[in-house]
Formats: sequence, C-alpha cells, structure tokens
Amino acid sequence: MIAFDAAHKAVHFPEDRRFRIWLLPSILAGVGAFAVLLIAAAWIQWAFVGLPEISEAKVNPAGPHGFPLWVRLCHFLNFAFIMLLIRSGLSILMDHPRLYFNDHCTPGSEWLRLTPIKVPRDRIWTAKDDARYISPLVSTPGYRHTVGVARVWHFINVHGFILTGAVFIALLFTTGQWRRLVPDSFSIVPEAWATWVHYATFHLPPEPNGFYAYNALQKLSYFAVIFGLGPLAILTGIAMSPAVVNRFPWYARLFGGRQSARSIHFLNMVCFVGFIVVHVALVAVTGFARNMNHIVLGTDDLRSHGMIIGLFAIGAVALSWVAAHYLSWFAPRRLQHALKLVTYPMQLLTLNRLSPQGCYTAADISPHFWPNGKMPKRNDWKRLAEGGFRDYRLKVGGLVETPVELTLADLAKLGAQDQITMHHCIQGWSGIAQWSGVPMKAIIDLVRPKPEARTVVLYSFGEALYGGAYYDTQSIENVLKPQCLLATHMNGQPLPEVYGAPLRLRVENQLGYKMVKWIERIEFVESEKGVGEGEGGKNEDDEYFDLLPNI
Ligand SMILES: Nc1nc2c(c(=O)[nH]1)N[C@H]1C(S)=C(S)[C@@H](COP(=O)(O)O)O[C@H]1N2
Ligand SMILES: [Mo]
Repeated sequence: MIAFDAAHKAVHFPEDRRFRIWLLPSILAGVGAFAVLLIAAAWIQWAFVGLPEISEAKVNPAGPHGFPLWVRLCHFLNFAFIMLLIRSGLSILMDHPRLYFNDHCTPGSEWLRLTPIKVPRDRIWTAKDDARYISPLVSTPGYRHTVGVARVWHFINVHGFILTGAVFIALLFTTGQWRRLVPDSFSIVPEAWATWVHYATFHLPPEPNGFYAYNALQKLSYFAVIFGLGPLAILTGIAMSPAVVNRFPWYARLFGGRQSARSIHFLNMVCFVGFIVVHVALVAVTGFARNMNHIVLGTDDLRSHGMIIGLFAIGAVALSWVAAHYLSWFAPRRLQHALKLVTYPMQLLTLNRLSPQGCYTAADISPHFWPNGKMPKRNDWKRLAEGGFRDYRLKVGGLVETPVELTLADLAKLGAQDQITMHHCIQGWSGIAQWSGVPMKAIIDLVRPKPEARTVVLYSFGEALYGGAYYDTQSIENVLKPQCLLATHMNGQPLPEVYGAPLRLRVENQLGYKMVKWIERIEFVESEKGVGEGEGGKNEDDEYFDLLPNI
C-alpha cells in the first residue's frame, strides 16, 4: 500500500491543484475556423440549395448482416481497454503537462499547456516540480506524480487493446465483415458530406438499419477509427521509446520527431474521445433499444434486453476504474510485478536488443535541458564541489577482482568517448545533448567483475523524492552496450552541478531515471534483489517504475 503520509501527500495531493488549459492562439484559431467553416458550409447549402438527397444505403443482399458474437465481444473489450488507456494516459500526461512539436521542450515553445505555471527563470525548476494534479475521477490513478502506476495500467491495457484489434481485423477479413466497414468507392465522400449537412443542420438523415448497412458518414468514421486512429496510436506510442529513437531516429521523424509523436498520440486520444461521445449520442438518438440489441445480443428487434444488459456492461467497465483505483493505491507492488512478468522478457527479446547510437549532430543540441532530481544536500558532496571535485574519488567495488578508487584525472586516462543523443524522461520531456566521459566497458575491463556478478549498482550522493539515497542498477550486459558512459562533460563543458557533477551515467536505450547523477560509488553484485527493496532502483522501489524501461 502507498502510505499517504505527509511526504506522499505533499507530492500526490499538493496545495496547489489548479488546472488551466492554454492552447497556442494560432492553433485555437485554426481549428476553430475549420470547424466553423464546416458547419457554415452545411448551413449555407441547406439555406440556398436545400437538404441534399441521400440515396438509400446500399444493402448487399448477400450480406454480411448483423453482428456475430466476435464483433460484439471485440467491441466491448475494446471499449474497456480504451477507457483505461485514456484514463492512465491522462495521468501520464499530467506528469509533464506540456505538449510540443519540437524535441527540445524549451519552456514557452509548447502548443498546449495544462498547467497555470510559467517556468521560472531565476531558479532551478525541475520537471518534477512541474508535474500537476489531476482528479482520480477522470484518470487512473490520478493525483499528482503517479506516472509509475499509470504506466503499469497503460502498458497492461495496451496488450489487450492490440490483441483485440489484431483478432478483430483478422476476423473482419476472413469472414467478409470488412465489406460493412471498408469503403468500396470514392462516391462515399460526397455521400458522407450529404449526411453531414443533415446532422450539422439538426436534421436526422434517413437512417439505414445499422443491422444491414451503415450510412456513408458512419462507415467512413468507423473506417477511420479502426484503420486510422487505432494503428496511429500504436505507431506514435512506439515513437516515444528511447531504445527506438536512439537507434532509428528516422522512425520518430516520420511523425515530425519524438515530441511531435507524443503530441499526435495525445491528439489521437482527443479524436477517440470525440468519436466516442458522438457515436454514443447517435446510438442513443437513432433508436437506442434497437441499436443496443444489435451490438449486445446480435438481434434486430425492439425489446429492451440488449439495452439493459448493455448498460450493466458499461457499469461493469466503470466499476473496473474503481477497482483499478483501489489496486493502484493498495497493491501497487503487485501491479508492478504483474506488468514485469509480461514486459521484462518481451523487452529482452525485442527493444532491448537495439544498440543505441549517437544519431544527432551539434546543430541538434537543445538550448534548454530540463533538469530533474534533488540536488545533493550532503556536506561531503558540497565540500567536493567547492574544491572543484579535485578530491573526488569514485569507489568501484563489490564482486570484482580489483576494487579501485579513481580520481577524475584517472577516469580521463581510461579513455574518452563522445556522443550526441536524445534523453527521454519517463515524465514525457526530451532533450538532446552531447555527453563525454568514460565508457562503462573501460571500468569493467579495469575492475574485472567476478563470474557471479551480474548487476551494477550506482549509488548517488543525492537523495530520492521520499528520502533515502538515490540509486539504480543495470545488468552488466546493458552497460556493455555502445553509448553507455560515465559522463564527466555535457555539451563540451565539465558536467554542471545540476546535471550531476562530477559524474553521471548515460545509458541511451533507457529512460532518464536509470541515469544516476552525482555518482558516489559503484558496486558489482549478484542481483538487484539484494539492494534496497530489491526492485532495481530507488524509483523502482518507491514509485513502481520498471526495471528495464526501453519504452
Ligand atoms: N541522483 C539522482 N539521479 C537522477 C535523478 C534523481 O532524482 N537523483 N533523476 C533521474 C531522472 S528522472 C532524470 S530524467 C535524469 C535527469 O537528468 P538531467 O537533470 O540531466 O536532465 O536524471 C536521473 N538521475
Ligand atoms: Mo526522469
């Protein structure tokens, strides 16, 4: 259970819970003008030309008609999965409540801001300071900075969403049901417009019985949702993975960049919500009982059975949000482990095999780089900082043949490597920087881990969010991947204090929280299980983050 003590309350339920939406005026004006244009054109056509005729929806006598059980089941499961994806997605979004079309995330360059706060320039403002509260009524788990558990829900449900979608599309094409959904001629566009003119001017067009065929606008929107929004949500989701972006930056560029992919992922959700609202409203006004029989029972009659069972099913989905809320606060560790059971082996087989590469150039370096984490308060670190870290000694020990203590000068002699990469924080922001330092491989060659050592633990001088020393772990295999550095320099300068001086980890195929800043010592151990709470890092212990975050 998450103890809702003073420390947790200060983070999750802060005094300042204001919510504000700010949208770039030009986007607001553009979208508004487009909507007005669509509606105005419909009214003008109605006023001057009259309502367009709508030809009877073509009913193919050979079928397919009705809704087989698999369609009805997929429809229900999809609804259940999508609602939890939206709810958990909102919790994730509020952890960095800004959306951009550029990868630098410079404050002020966002097109959508879901916070009343302008980033102060006169003091350090970390990404964690910037996280906002969201009500658990609309999100799972809601509150503030619950991104770890929200990701568990997001990723558990996305498996269900993708599986349902794949089964649905496979059956669609093997049973002939696709004929109901896939337009077979471009004449559907003018037909859909004619239907729109009816709706927009508050006329209900002659509705075909949906049991046998859809009207043109209906068919087109179902088609767009199933073959457009669904796949795009998955593809833009993948474009946010550090393992993918730092291996194949072109993939993120397909969507205009990593942050643009994140924005599209969000806009995609907005379209889903818009579709659900309109879809449900039209189901209700065009013969609720009959429509519900179609999709719930697969019958075409006017009895109320489908409606009653359907409303119970919707109630059950709403109850699942209550259950998810309860599990989030009372059994977060079990949730974390449930997700790990699926994703850990899967990532080892897929995303974690990608070797990161320095794919960016000096021209790509971000002018602003969000800082994160708490600056060390320990006196020994402060004294070292005052002396320019001349007295710093990195201690490397544990299960190794030769434990060592290294000064920054010793480290420099071990070999230097440079890379320009994109940093991905779990909260949602990114930034590109140049990092220089010693490859972890050089350290491993020097200290020679014993055969039983499988894991590297990096301890920080800094404290974690709820107190206790910050630490994280990596498998030895992972730190032997290219681009894994103990960085001493950032953008050609000695590592600034706020970015982790004197030494921080860079591991470019994973999320930011794995990259321990202000490193005090390194220890080789058999497994992460014996360190801290045994989850593999301070955030993994305290915030239910993943052990291996390739996405
Ligand atoms: N010691 C320590 N290291 C840390 C953190 C922290 O809180 N303490 N935060 C991590 C997180 S969540 C991120 S995103 C990166 C941020 O690095 P930056 O400040 O250089 O942007 O540092 C990581 N390393
Ligand atoms: Mo982060």
